[in-house]
Amino acid sequence: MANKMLYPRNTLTRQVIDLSGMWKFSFDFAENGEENGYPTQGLKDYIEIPVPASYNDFFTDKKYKEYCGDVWYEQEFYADKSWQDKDVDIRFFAAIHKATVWFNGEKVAYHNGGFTPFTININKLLKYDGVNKIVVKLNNVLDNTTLPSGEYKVLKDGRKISNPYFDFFNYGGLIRPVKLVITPKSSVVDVTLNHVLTNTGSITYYDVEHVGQGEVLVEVYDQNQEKVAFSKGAKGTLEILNTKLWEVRNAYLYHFVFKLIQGEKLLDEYYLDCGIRTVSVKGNRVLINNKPVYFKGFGKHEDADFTGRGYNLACAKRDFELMKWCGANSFRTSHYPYSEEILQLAESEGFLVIDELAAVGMLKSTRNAVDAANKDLKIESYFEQEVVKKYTLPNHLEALRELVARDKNYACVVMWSLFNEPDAVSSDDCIPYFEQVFNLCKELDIQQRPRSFAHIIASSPTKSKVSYLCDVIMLNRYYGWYIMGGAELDDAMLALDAELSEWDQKGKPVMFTEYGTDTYMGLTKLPSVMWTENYQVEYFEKYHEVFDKHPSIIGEQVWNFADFQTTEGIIRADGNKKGIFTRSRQPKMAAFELRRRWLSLPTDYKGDMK
Ligand code: BDP
Repeated sequence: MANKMLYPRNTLTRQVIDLSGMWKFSFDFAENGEENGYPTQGLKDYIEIPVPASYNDFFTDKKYKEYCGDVWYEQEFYADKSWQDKDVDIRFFAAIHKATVWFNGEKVAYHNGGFTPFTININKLLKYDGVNKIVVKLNNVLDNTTLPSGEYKVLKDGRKISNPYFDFFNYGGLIRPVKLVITPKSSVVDVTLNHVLTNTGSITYYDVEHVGQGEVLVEVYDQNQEKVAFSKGAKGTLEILNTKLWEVRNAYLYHFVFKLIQGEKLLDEYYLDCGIRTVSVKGNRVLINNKPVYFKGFGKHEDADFTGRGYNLACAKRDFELMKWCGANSFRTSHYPYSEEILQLAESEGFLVIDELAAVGMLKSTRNAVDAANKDLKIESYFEQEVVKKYTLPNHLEALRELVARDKNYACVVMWSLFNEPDAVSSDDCIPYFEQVFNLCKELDIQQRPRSFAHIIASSPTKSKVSYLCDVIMLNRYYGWYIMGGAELDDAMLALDAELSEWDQKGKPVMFTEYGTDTYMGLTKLPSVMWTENYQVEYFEKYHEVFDKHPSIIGEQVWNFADFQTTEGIIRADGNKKGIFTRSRQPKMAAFELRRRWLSLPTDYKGDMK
């Protein structure tokens, strides 16, 4: 069965082989890898580089860092004879942005969309008497149909460079692991869970999809390894008494085991460690387990030295420790779906995650950040373009299907962000586009998580054409930075206050998904000026005073958790410096201020404010 989304796990019946390590690699400046026979004969003139990682930051020559076009990867492995009566899949956890895969010389897959996994069944092509070869062509070129969106420029020497409509570096590569997944012919291929709370505990509705023979058996274990629920059949319910709910920063995970059995024989076994919780919106509050929550945390990036956007579990661990130290309880996966392992950390640490699609740059501007701050934005409409209606929308819907399929069971995922800063003002053509995305999300997500998109400042309460679709309003605001910065900070706060009073009238929960200032670590000045550490602190103090007055504000996620790499330019000093931490994850002054505030705010802060 194609495209199994289940996170691969070793169990009694399953085997996972990680192909991480050095892979053969080559840039294809001439775009003739296919003519040169790479798919069938393998790479010529290759070097070796690590997978998973972005390739951009390994090299000392700029033409490699900025490379825009096709790159090739190759890896080999030997198959074990015991796999002959199994299903063998290759799972790519993420490949930027378009991938074509050949296996033993045959083209076996094409995948468009860099941040969600895809799986290829290779049973029929596997060799047991010699080496097996995977060849991958990746393409990182941006256009108006890709998620994320952008364009490219051609330099005089013929080289292409990326011109993103977004403010992060367009890192490429096999950025997440590639694994072989060996499963029995009769196996579980998908699992969907939904939970309701009862007077005595909880009921979990489950749906198990499987292929081949066997009867489905589901068991649930608590953290003392006690069996607390059990059911037979592909669909059913699991009643748990005195359920220990997954709570914010106090996660309890149950161990769900899904078995396929035939008589006494175990055909397959899969498991999920996941929390039981509900999420809903009531009036202007978001409720977890029927209790109001206040989001404290960050917009982030998967971004680090050397590995670029590559999977970096050590960095992710450090990030969670720092977020906990700050008293944060949430983050947004700005601006693309993050590694599954990061969601697993969030699941066990009790973090609230706003899960975002790579629908960023849907505002035709290569000065995204500056334009985003322009209240009277007049730009060429993004959604009026024929190419967007014809190609971008289907790509967007497919990315959404893949995201929900991948992340639907995580308790930590409590909201979907379907766009970041789209042009939702300049044409009515955005309306049918947005409606299709929002409707599909509702249809796909059995847990009916709230849906939203991050609004740029031009998407004001009066101008935004599609905010009515949002269950929660998410705001990215830069009063006091891109507009009315420095000496005008007090006026900036009046403008912020006035806008929030308008949002209060909508009766919906409103949350800040971005606000912040570029801050150069080590720069301080009295009185403050923009770019200093103490200006960043003052800015946050003033924003928070305003937030505290407004009943509809249910959360604050500052921009950004850490400094991160962007395309170079006159407003970026070696990347975006809005981090509370540096790129090497050391605190700026503002980190201490956030810690002071967030440790003092209870999880249900403002819960009783009307
Ligand atoms: C917003 C974008 C974000 C940028 C940020 C900024 O959503 O990606 O990094 O502004 O300018 O427009 O720092």
